[in-house]
Amino acid sequence: MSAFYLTTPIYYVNAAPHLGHAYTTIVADAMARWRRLRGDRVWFLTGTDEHGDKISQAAAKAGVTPQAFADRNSGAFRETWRRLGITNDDFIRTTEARHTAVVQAILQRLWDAGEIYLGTYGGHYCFGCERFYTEKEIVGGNCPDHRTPLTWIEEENYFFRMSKYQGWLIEHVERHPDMIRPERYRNEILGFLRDPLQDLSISRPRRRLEWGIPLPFDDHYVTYVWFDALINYVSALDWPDGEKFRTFWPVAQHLIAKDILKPHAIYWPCMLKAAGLDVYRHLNVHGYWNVGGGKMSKSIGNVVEALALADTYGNDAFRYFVMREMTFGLDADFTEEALVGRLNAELANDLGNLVSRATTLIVNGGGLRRVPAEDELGEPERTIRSRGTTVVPDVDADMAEFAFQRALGRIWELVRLLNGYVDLTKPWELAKRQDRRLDVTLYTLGESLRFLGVVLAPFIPAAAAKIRAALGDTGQPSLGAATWGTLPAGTPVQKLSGLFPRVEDAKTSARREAASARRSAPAAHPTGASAHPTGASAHPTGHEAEATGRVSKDEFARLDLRVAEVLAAEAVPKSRKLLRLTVSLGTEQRTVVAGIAGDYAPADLVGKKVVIVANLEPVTLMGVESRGMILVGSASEGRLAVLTLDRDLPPGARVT
Ligand code: ME8
Repeated sequence: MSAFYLTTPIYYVNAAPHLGHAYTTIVADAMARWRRLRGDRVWFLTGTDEHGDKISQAAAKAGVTPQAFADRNSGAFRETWRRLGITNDDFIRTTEARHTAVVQAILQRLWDAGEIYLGTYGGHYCFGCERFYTEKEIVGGNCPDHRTPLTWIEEENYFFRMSKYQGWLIEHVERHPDMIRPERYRNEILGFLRDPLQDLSISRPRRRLEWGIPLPFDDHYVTYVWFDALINYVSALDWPDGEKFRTFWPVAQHLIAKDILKPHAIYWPCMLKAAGLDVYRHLNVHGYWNVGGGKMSKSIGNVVEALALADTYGNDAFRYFVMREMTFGLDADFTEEALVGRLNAELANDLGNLVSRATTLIVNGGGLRRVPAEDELGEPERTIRSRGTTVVPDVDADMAEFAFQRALGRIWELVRLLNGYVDLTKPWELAKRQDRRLDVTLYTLGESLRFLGVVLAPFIPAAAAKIRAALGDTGQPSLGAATWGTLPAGTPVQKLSGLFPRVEDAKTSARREAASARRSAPAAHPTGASAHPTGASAHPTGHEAEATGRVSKDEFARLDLRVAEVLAAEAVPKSRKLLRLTVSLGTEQRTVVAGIAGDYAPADLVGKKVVIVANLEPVTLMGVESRGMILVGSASEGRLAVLTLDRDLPPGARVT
């Protein structure tokens, strides 16, 4: 069992948790879950950074003590992570005694070793960043980050002899090509190290700042917040003699965004070296989320509140989107439209459709009756088996590089392959012909779902658990279970539809609401095999329906209305309106064409019980013969709504 230690930055408590914090914490969580799935011993740390000017100023503004302010906002981070389902093993706060004791012990050690001296420093200081800037870094007299004027400050302070580690650090980075990754950030640091490294001011006079950890060797000063904060990564492991420190520090990996590259890639390794600790293994650096094409920042007012989005779209969909959309290491743009687009196309359509089709087919086809013999497997089954088997090591390799987007892309190739397999093998037809190949197909689908329920667990944990539960597995997922062909025959399977309901995009729904407000009450009427096979309008308007006049009870009784279960659905090629549905009436299966593609994706329908007119003359629409039509409600210009049952009835049940 190998050990795995992963940290996020400890976030400043002067701002509420937002999309950027959520991204880092979510990818760390997915990584921790992946490692647990492999059977590794995992320690996943996050926390809050609570000292320094920034917090002290924000607390003063809020009219509370820094401690009360930190308590409240640190709680907001913890609560956010709880609601997002984050599985951190520890949460460290820099105001905790376990942390301050370690910071002071390390400072004392460095002081005793002559690594720290008292000196005078004058420099351009940014209160926002809490650091001095060199002439080279200043942009037009302003802070390169905040774009606000810098203040010239001259004062006596304690300095850490960082400059003396420059040669050592360059050599260390060069000798460990994967220490800082992706490579662009390694190159950035090596570029920076071409200029002489300055010593680091590690104290702040107490007359200017009270809110910090006092220097153990001079009570007139508190510790510079970055020197304090970085030490959280070892104080949380009970340095120097904790068991956790011995187990996890040798395999430490940090995860940050590019904004805090320098403290992590330069100050921290030098601090570790000077204090006699090993350097961490990897610094994994991701890019920045931009919103509306610009930098996301509180002052610009475009901070996206993480929880609100996860609440709206669900934790799994939110996690999936951020991991799939951002190429780790590069910047990405966040838009709600892109989130909804991926949710509808990749989660509802690709994955939701597959799960609902496969579980419905398995249940209706008599379950997983037997494990197919090797010689029964055809080319498609072999392809699926080989992709299913290689997906685990491939995703593992992607995850080792923090390439979340690649890992998900790979899993989705398998999902699409499986949807194609259902289209190709048409299990509902095999069932109709009582073809022995049905068992092979259903087993292949069941086994594939089981694999997906495991490999998806780190990324979309709730949906993956539902997939596993549909196959009777409610235990902890494990990669050990991902051995192809070990799903026992007779495993109970339950239908699972609506795993990810489609979301309408906000603009469309606003338009629809406006349209429906202009109209009268909707009228239910049959559609599909309509008089408008070109797809111009597949259903009469409410006005036309009214004009059809009265029918007698006998006339109505001539209609044979039945409950039908949708087994499969697909678009009719070249038609914008028509969907071809394969439905079960219990004793028989039929093809029904319905003009509802404008309002329903095929995935939305599979597994649904609908009502059809079963005794209608067959008609051919766009080359597909339709035997029946499904009942749909609509208003004159609004959305169509397929009639479903409010209590379960078997397919074929009469509707009167
Ligand atoms: O820097 N895109 O805390 P912080 C992506 N306390 N990630 C983002 C982001 C964005 N637009 N904005 C923030 C600090 N982040 C220090 C860290 S560690 C010893 C001390 C994420 O609250 C990203 O992980 O400003 C970034 O590195 C971190 O939040 C900065 O959080």
